[in-house]
Amino acid sequence: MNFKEELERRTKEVQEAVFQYLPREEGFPARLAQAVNYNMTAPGKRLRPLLMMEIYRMYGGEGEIVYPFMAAMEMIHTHSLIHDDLPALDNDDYRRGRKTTHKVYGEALAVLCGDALLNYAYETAFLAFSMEEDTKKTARALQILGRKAGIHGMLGGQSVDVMNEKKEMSRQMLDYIYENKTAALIEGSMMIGAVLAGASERETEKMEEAGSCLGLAFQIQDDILDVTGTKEELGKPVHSDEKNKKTTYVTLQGVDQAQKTAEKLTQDAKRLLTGEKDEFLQMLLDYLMIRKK
Ligand code: GRG
Repeated sequence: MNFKEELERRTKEVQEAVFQYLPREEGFPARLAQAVNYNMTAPGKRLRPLLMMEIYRMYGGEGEIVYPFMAAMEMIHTHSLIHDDLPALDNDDYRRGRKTTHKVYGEALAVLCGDALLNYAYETAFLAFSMEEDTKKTARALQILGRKAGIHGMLGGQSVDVMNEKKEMSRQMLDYIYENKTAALIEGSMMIGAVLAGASERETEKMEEAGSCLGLAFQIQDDILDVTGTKEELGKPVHSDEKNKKTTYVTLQGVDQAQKTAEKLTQDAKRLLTGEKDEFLQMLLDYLMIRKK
C-alpha cells in the first residue's frame, strides 16, 4: 500500500462526509456561519473523524450512520481550537496556517462561533436518529460523545491545564491533563466508530484503551513539535509552551526521552489494534510519530 496516497484519499473522503453538514451562509446569522466555515474548512488533519471512520470499517460498518458523528467530532474539536486561541486563554494569532477567528471576526463573534460549533455538533449527531430504525447504537454513541467532550473529558482536562499555568506540576497532574484535554476526543472517536459498527462493550473498551495510548503519544509529539517544529510546517506559533511557562513531557523528560515515551505508547496502541488486521491504521499510527504538523 502506498500510505501517503491512501492517507490523502481517505482524508478527502472524510472531508466530503464532514463538509456536507456545514451551515449555509445566509440570512441574518450569515456572518456566524461564515466564521464556522472559515474554521471547519481550514487545513486540519481531520485525525479524529478519520480514526472514527477507520475503526467503524474495521469492525465491519458499511453504512453512512458514522458520517454525522464524524462531523460532530470535528466540530467539537474545532470549537476547542477557536476558544483555546482566544485572548483569555492562549491569545494566539495563527491556527491551521490561517489568522485565528478572533483576529478575523473579532472576539465576540469568535466566542459565539465556538459556542455555535459545539451546539451544532450535537444538532448534527442527532440526525443519526432518523437514519436507522434501531436507535440503540446512536444513543450509546451520543453518550460517549457528550462524556468525552465534557467535564469528565476534554473540558475537565482543559480546566486543570488553565488553572495550573505557570505553576510546577506533578507528572500525575500532567497525565490527567493529557488524558482528558487531548486523549478524550481520540478515545471517543475510536469508541464511537466501534459502537456504531456493532462492536461489543468489551471491544469498545479496548478502543478506549488504544485511544488513551494514542492520545497521550499524540500530545507528547505535540510538545516535541512545539520545540523542534517550524511555524510554517505547523501553521501555528512554536515555542508557545516556553512562552506560557508550561510543564510538558519535554520539560519533564527532555526531547529524546519524550520521543521514546511517545514511541512506546504508540506501540501499545498498535498492539491493542492487532488481531483486527488493519494495515492502514497501523501505518497511520506510525506516521503520527514522524508527523511534522
Ligand atoms: C474548549 C477552550 C477549550 C479547550 C479544550 C482541546 C483543547 C482543550 C484545546 C485546543 C488546543 C490544544 C493544544 C489541544 C491539545 C490537543 C491538540 C494537540 C490539538 C491539536 O489537534 P490537531 O493537531 O489539530 O489534530 P488539527 O488542526 O490538525 O485538527
